[in-house]
Amino acid sequence: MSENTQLTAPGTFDNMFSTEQTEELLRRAQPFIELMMQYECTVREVETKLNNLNDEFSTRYNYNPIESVKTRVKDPISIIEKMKRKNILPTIENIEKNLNDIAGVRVICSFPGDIYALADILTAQDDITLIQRKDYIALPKPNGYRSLHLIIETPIFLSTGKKLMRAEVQFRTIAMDFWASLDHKLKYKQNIVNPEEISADLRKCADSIAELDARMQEIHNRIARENAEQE
Ligand code: 0O2
Repeated sequence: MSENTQLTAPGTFDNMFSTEQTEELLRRAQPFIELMMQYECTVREVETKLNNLNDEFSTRYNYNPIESVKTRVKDPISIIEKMKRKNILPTIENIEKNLNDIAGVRVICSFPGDIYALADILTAQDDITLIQRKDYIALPKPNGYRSLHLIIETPIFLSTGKKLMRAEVQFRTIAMDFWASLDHKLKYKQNIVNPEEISADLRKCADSIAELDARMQEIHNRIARENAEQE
């Protein structure tokens, strides 16, 4: 690091904390660091399961139901903020018990039908327990948000043994994801001149997207039927 980019003057950190204080800080942070590592393992496990299914579909049916899989582990600040909102002390035990979405997996599918088929196949795996299912496609949120949310429990294997971990898996089509990205961006925009008008516009876009998804599904089904008849 060059002198210009160094955040603190040389030696400042050493002056701020004694070796004992630094060791104490790291000792206290260690359980949280380990928990975050376990959530990283969890998203990798679930991502692998989904990629395996996509590979199988590709080989067996020459068809990929998954466009992409995105994963993230909730960052520490968002975890603390969510615990604060829920009015719960952010201890390791409380975080594990009360937050189901620290490990997050988003599955972007081509068609709405793929969402339900994949969700059923995934939750039928014998090392997955379905904890909660929220179908915001059948029953969209008032703002127009659509996605299928599953909270699942699945094991990770550590040197100390098996540990059951929770993860949130969100299934959406490409079009639903496009809508949710814009909606998410607007949530963090300050000083919007006419928020009601924008919300109403977004609501209309959500309905157009649902109609488009249904038409694309119908075309896809027609092509599949014609292919099956020709075989
Ligand atoms: P991030 O950064 O995406 O993780 P709970 O988690 O159960 O306490 P809630 O609201 O009941 O809270 O959960 P729900 O409804 O299952 O939604 C949680 C996640 O879904 C959100 O996570 C978003 O990712 C997504 N989501 C839900 N509603 C909307 C919406 O209206 N617009 C968009 N763009 N996304 C939505 P986080 O933690 O809010 O954010």
